[in-house]
Amino acid sequence: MFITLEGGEGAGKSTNLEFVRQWLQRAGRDVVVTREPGGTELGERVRDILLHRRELQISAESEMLLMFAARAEHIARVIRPALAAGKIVLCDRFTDATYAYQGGGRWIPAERIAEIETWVQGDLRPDLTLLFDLPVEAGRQRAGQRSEPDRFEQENDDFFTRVRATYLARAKREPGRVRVIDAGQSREDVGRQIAAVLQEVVSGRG
Ligand code: Z5A
Repeated sequence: MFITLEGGEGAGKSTNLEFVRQWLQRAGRDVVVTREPGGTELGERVRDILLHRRELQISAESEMLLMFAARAEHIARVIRPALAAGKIVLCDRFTDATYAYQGGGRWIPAERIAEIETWVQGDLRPDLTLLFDLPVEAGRQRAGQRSEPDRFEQENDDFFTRVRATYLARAKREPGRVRVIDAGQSREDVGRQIAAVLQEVVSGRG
């Protein structure tokens, strides 16, 4: 199974990644935890460029293509081999983030993203996506407790409002795959929501 975690900034993906990993391991599953952009040496270097090299000018198109370049490597070296070995791949962000950030946020047409998605991924799509949903303001407050903002965190609220709307639209179109978690609840309640989805989807598959 291929499981991804998505959401706007500060929504709690990193916090809950560990919860999901532990839940799956307790259920006896072999889990590979990874992230995007990243997951390979090339991917981590691309991540550094995209998130931290604020002195570089990067167009929306270049940003999207770099995301997919990192993804191609990640799929070939990490994701497909792990899935082929019968492991569960748990990935912090994947292509839904490209639709949300480069599509919704930076206005790249979804059809263009879909063309490259098909080229790079073939038929690989997540089996389950946990979408951590939180109002933009609340996410900013949570994320704001951290140090220096990265290239994305510098964007304004309109950008993040479009990102959130794109994620929610994708969840509406694919309700079986994309499960919305109300990330505004307490950590315990968020954990309960996640456990209920995992119980249904993962245990349901045997
Ligand atoms: N990106 C892209 O544009 N296109 C793509 O295709 C891909 C990615 C794959 C990667 O950043 C950036 O790349 C991302 C999109 C872009 N940019 N943004 N923004 P990332 O995913 O590594 O980092 P992030 O999105 O900035 O994640 P984050 O801000 O670290 O958020 P998070 O992981 O969802 O949140 P957290 O760190 O778990 O929690 C934030 C704080 O809230 C923390 O202090 C927690 O202790 C606290 N927290 C968590 N849950 C709760 C609850 N329930 N109550 C109260 N407080 C809580």
